[in-house]
Amino acid sequence: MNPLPADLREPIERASGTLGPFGRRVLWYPEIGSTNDVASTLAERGEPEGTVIVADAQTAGRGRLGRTWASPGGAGLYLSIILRPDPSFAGLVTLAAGVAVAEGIERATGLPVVLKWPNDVYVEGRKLAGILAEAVSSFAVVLGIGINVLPAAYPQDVAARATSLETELGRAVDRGAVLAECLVAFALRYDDLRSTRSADVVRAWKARAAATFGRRVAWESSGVQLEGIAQGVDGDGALLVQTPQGMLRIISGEVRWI
Ligand code: BT5
Repeated sequence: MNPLPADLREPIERASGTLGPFGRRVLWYPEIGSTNDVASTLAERGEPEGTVIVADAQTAGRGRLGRTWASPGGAGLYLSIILRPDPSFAGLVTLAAGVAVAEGIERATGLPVVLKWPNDVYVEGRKLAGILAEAVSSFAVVLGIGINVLPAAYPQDVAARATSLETELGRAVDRGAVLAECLVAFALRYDDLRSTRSADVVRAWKARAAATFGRRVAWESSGVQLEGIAQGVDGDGALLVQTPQGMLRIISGEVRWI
């Protein structure tokens, strides 16, 4: 097994009292296809909730719907967390992770960030981080998180829309502190979900996504193009969109913010 580099190990060790199950086993890969794939395989083999897989580089980092996540070596945090959520709150894991990533980034660096349904972390119109929750089976969810830390040579289409912590802050950022604070924040938010405080998570998510409400979104449903104005999210994390046909709930899938 590869030892965790000191800049990640030390902040995680310091935070261990507040990490719940999430700092017990942290597996490190200098380079891997996708941390979500490693986590899925481990989850299928019975790995307990809380194990975290972190990579320095991914050669096949994934976004949603077959998209790629650019994961150049040493430029970002690429991690996956194995969860075994109760079905009653599994659908809120992505929102809880968004809140936690925003809180962790702010605590570690002071940079304010904005959330955009369902899984994006933005700073002034540029994407800083993304979240990919994948159900492995009825008993496990793999929560993938990618956070850009350093400016990197991203592919052209990504470069035009992406940003990094160091780009925004104009100074060096301690990636270990960001990782540890995000895990601490996630431990608290996941505990909210487990302890029937989902409403707190949704409220925190809405406060951070307020800038995106009132904006126009478009999506496709059964081959038909629909459009409306995003109004907020409901208690299950579904996006509420005002359309000429009335208020619609979007549970998953792709919306385009226009
Ligand atoms: C996401 O997908 O935003 C989810 C990203 C999750 C990445 C993590 S890294 C650890 C774990 N292991 C994995 O394999 N994945 C997870 P989506 O909403 O589909 O956004 C993908 C889109 O974001 C791409 O089509 C690009 O336009 C853009 N993109 C790709 N790489 C980016 C980057 N590094 N920074 C900002 N935008 C990026």
